[in-house]
Amino acid sequence: MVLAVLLVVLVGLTCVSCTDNVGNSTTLTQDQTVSDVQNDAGHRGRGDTPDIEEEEEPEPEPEPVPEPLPEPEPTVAMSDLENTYNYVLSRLASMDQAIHKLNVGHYTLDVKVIQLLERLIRLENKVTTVEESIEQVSTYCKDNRKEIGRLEGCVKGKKVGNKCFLVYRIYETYAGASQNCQERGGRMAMPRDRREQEALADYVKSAFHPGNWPVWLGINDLRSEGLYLFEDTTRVTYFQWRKHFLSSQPDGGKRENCVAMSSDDGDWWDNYCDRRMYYLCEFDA
Ligand SMILES: [Ca+2]
Repeated sequence: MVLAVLLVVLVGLTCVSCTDNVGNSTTLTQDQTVSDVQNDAGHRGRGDTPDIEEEEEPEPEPEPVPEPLPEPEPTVAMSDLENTYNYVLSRLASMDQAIHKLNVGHYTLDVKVIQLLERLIRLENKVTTVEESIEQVSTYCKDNRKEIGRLEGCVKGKKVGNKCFLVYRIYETYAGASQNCQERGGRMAMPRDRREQEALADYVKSAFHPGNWPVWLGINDLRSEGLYLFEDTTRVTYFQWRKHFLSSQPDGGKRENCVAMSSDDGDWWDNYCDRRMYYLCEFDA
């Protein structure tokens, strides 16, 4: 026991000595450093550059170049872009609606056009039916008019044999008179022999007495000068030309190619065909 106490005491003393040595050593080292610096400064003159350049400094590593941060877009530009985008969207939406309306309108128009075409087809059919009816009525009217003309000719006119003559107090050219006689169901008067000529002359004379009027007969030499034909193109075989020492007929040559009868004596005269005068029609009795 005593021995152990002694050992502990020895160790503690030893440790205290060590600590003192260490502190002395540290102090000495510090003192030496200061002394060295002072000595070194004593060797160098005032103002001498410290011999720092002689020490090789490590080359500085190149600092990494920081990547440039993206510059933030101006807030105002972003707002304008967004407004433009929204405006374009709204315009596209409006255009889409307009196109939809146009499609609807186009479809409605197509339907109406189809309905209109159907109505037009029905109307055309009705018009065709009406036209056919009108044509039938017109045919009936013509037939009736011819029948009325025939009856009128025989009632109001002069019956000679199997035909009736009727004078019309309407001024017409030769062609106009021929057309009117046909529309009335007859033809221009064609006295084919002496009997018909004398009967017709008496009738015309009585119709215009006491006046003297020329009236168209259905005789002309339009096809060939001097070749007188009736309206039905048959040749005239009996003539009643006026024969007088002052004026013998026919005397018009190629200028006067249509024949008229004088109401006072029944003689024939050639005349200009476009001259307007009264005319005679004949009908079947
Ligand atoms: Ca003639």
